[in-house]
Amino acid sequence: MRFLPSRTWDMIDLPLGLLYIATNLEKHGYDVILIDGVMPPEDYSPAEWKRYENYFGVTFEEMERRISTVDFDVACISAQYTVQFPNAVKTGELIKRMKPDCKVIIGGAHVTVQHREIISNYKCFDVCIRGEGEYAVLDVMDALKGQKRFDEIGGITFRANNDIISTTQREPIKNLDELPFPAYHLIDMERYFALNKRFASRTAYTFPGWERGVSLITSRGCPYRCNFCSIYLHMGRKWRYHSPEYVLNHMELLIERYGVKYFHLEDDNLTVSPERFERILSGIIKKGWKIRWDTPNGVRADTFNFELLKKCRKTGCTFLIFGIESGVQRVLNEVICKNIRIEEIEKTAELAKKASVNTRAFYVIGNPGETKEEIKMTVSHALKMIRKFDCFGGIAMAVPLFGTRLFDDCIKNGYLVKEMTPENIAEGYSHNGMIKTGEFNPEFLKEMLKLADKKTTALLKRIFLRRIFSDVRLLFYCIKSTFTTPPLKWGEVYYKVIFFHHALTWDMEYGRIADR
Ligand code: B12
Ligand code: SF4
Repeated sequence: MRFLPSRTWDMIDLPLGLLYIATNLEKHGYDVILIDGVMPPEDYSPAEWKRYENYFGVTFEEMERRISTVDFDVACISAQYTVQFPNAVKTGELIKRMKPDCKVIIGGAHVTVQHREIISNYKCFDVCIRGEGEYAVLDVMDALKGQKRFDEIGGITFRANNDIISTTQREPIKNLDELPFPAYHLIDMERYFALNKRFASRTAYTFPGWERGVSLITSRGCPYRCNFCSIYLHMGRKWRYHSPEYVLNHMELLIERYGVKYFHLEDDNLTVSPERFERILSGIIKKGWKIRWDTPNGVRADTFNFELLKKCRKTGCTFLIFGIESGVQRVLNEVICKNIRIEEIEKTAELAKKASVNTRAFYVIGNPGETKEEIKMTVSHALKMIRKFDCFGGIAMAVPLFGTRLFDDCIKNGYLVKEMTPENIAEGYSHNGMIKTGEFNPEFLKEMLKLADKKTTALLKRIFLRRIFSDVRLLFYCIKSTFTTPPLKWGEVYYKVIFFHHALTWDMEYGRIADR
């Protein structure tokens, strides 16, 4: 069960975690239904968008209606995000009220970190599962049937008499290929595609085939240790991967059964093995698929060479996002601990431009340990990457997630401006800032973001105008697109994002094509 309404902003995406758990339960003979709280009701109309500005998904009345129409005796609730956790609690309480005998299991990234607090404070949850859920849920089902003891199951937390028991850590799944493909049949894929255009999780505009896009995970975990990152807590530091054959078969199923045309490769660290990634791309070429793909969760720039970039282009890569994080080597080394060199990033961006691969970047400012000057240097670096390599950066303020080194640092040194509640974290994501050190405060960071935005807009305008007047075909393409893909909002947003974006889609179709 996926609860909602979800916090931060309107987004729709497949509930992959639950679909993997469901498919494994089905494989072992269980009947599974999925109540998708993120999926808005049938009659979700534009008039309602305003009402749901910060809350997307179904109302609790609708959730109650959905629960009342089905019969079940165990509920699995996914709480991926700290910001959504209050909704998970409401849903757990709703289930316990409606079906007092039902056992409620909760899992997901947030739960993995806060398991003890959750089990001691929220009686609506019977068991917390930490980390990956596919096999842990099977074990808990066995325990519920009396075929196993709870305390012999790894990676769970539960109440026993007046105690909270946390069992030992569970080993991450070694061979990911033994997992069946996600149980896509449990959700209405067509409805996801229909809503993709308006609520696509990653970006608001369209590349060809975008609306028939899905997220795909080809590996799990990451061996690096960036200070702000929480991935290791639920996916581990050991990088585990599906074989290229598994990935290609998975893609084939999605293409043939569901007409998927676009893949968002959402791995924690997709290219830890560039060789494996190269074999996936070669497979796509061999199959002759006319698909598009991107890497919205970010990739490491130091894992790409020119040959790989050319293959990215050839297989339909619409953009790669590099996790650059900071434009200052000292900050990367000593504060973020990203273990990457700025020269390597710039070199890859240059090669990508040469291979006609669109690139973007993630930056994060406001990490304790950064000086004001270094924050300004990161903004300058982001602008330089646009000017030199057409690599467009999104700059975010650091948000201390539970369980990260950044969080510990903030607590230890009293850097938080507000208490860490799901509400305040959501605000942190809305560019309000949560960290204040002797060097900077949220106001300074907001100023920096404003400045970066203003300068980026000016740069984009200049680049766009230069390009539009250098090729009359692009000019016509943009005019036509303006009428065929009407924007949700006119003005600056449209100018910056959608209009400029048309220039990039035009590139994909007609322009700067290396050797497709
Ligand atoms: C794709 C993605 C998104 C997509 C949508 C995902 C979706 N389908 O809903 C979008 C773009 C919408 C998104 C948005 C955000 N995201 Co996000 N996202 C991811 C990403 C990259 C992959 C998720 C995924 O599909 N994983 C693959 C599946 C197989 O794994 P899984 O979901 O974790 O599920 C497994 C286990 O967690 C567990 N499990 C999960 N649910 C359950 C339930 C039960 C009962 C059990 C037993 C087990 C269990 O078992 C599953 C199978 O092993 C993760 C990173 C990550 N590795 O998880 C971040 C991640 C989940 N996102 C994160 C964040 C912070 C956000 C945002 C708040 C970012 C923002 N700036 O706004 C928003 C919040 C959106 C909202 N609605 O409120 C954080 C969450 C950390 C936290 N404690 O809050 C993560 C972990 C990344 C990080 N920075 O560390 N995200
Ligand atoms: S930010 Fe990326 S590279 Fe760094 S630890 Fe997290 S997943 Fe790994």
